Amino acid sequence: MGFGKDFIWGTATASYQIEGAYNEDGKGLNCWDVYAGIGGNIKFNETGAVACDHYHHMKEDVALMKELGTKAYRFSISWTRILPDGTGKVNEKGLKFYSDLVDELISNGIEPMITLYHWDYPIALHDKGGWLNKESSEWFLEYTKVVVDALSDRVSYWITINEPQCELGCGYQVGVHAPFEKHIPRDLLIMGSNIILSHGKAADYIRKNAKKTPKIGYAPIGPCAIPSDDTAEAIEEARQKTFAVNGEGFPFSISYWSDPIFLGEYPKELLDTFGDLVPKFTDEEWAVIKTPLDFYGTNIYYAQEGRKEGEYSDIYFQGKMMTNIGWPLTPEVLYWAPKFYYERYGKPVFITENGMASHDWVSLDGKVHDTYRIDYLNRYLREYKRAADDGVELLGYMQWSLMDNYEWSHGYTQRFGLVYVDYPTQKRTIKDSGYWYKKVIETNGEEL
Ligand code: GCO
Repeated sequence: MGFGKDFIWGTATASYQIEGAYNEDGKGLNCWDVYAGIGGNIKFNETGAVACDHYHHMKEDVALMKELGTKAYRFSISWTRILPDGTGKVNEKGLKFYSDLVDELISNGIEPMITLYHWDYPIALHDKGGWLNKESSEWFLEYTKVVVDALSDRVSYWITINEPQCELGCGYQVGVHAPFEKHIPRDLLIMGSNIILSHGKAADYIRKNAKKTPKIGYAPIGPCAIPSDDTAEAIEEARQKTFAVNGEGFPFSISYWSDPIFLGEYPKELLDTFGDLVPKFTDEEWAVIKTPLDFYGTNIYYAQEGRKEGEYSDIYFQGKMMTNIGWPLTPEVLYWAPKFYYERYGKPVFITENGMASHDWVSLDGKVHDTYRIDYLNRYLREYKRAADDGVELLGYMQWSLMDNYEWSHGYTQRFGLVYVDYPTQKRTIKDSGYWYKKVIETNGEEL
């Protein structure tokens, strides 16, 4: 059976990780602009101030996508490029950049897929309390309106929020992402409910107002577990671990973020743990939160076992296959997670990110021989295809990432791209994996 004939092959990026031009053409500052370079939180205190300078290399980068034969491109919009203060005055130059990008994609036969929010929160709104502020979902709606009104005549695919787990968990619980804060569960539950409501208001607005019939999703990540063997008990145990709330670890869970949206309720385990600390939504709020989505978008890199990284386990024992960033190779996760999500949430699955960091460089022959990435993608895509063979509806696969970029707290030390970026010169070189991916796309994955 394999992948369907309309299966969407693409690549993904995010605004702060590639754009640079952090203060050009009227762009306002976001939390990463302000906090990344100070405080020693980021490897070598590096920032995305220049990154891949995509803001000035946009056409060249779209040409690379075309060369790779990709059919779609998932990118995120920098909120403060559009609304420098988060709300209020619109920056037309910022809007034009994305409008031009959309036109450039379409004229090269590449479907644009917009992520509204990939972690670059406006500093002006952060100073008003950010996600803790009751108004925050209205701010998000205001921003969504500007983008949707300007681009939905040409864009069909919309993703509201990328990895709410990392937004809340990394940014406000463990403090490893900007703004590097550590809050108690009460506050985290308030922020989380405002994020969920922001998603809902955005999805509702897109559904009712987009000019082209929209396909709307969301891109959570989460602790996908894989069964230790193929017995029914092991499969059930993996399913339960995958959807467990895990007490105070709730910001990193799947069900906390997905059950309200796809099932219309908070997970029971969350309510049992936190009782009245969980903010209540009104009926009107539940109605927008439950806005039906078209797919279950998700970023998947590796399976977890609910144990800490580095601890002994089947997945993390010393010497196990690992990528440069220290994540284990667990290709079966691309079989099991889509299957579990499909069963629980009943939506077609769209892998909105998957890929690996490796230690690439340009060889003496001028090429980048990243055989490890080819092997990684081959292993993962075979498993994803197995899910299709087993009847899981799959819409597409967005490889992370089009090009090497700023990897958050790791600065520039991790290269995830199909295209190598020499940062000092901004020269791009398609890696061997890029040419390999091109063949996979041409054959719709038949030869995997
Ligand atoms: C993520 C991200 C990307 C990362 C990628 C590799 O959502 O974590 O969406 O921004 O760069 O996942 O870590």
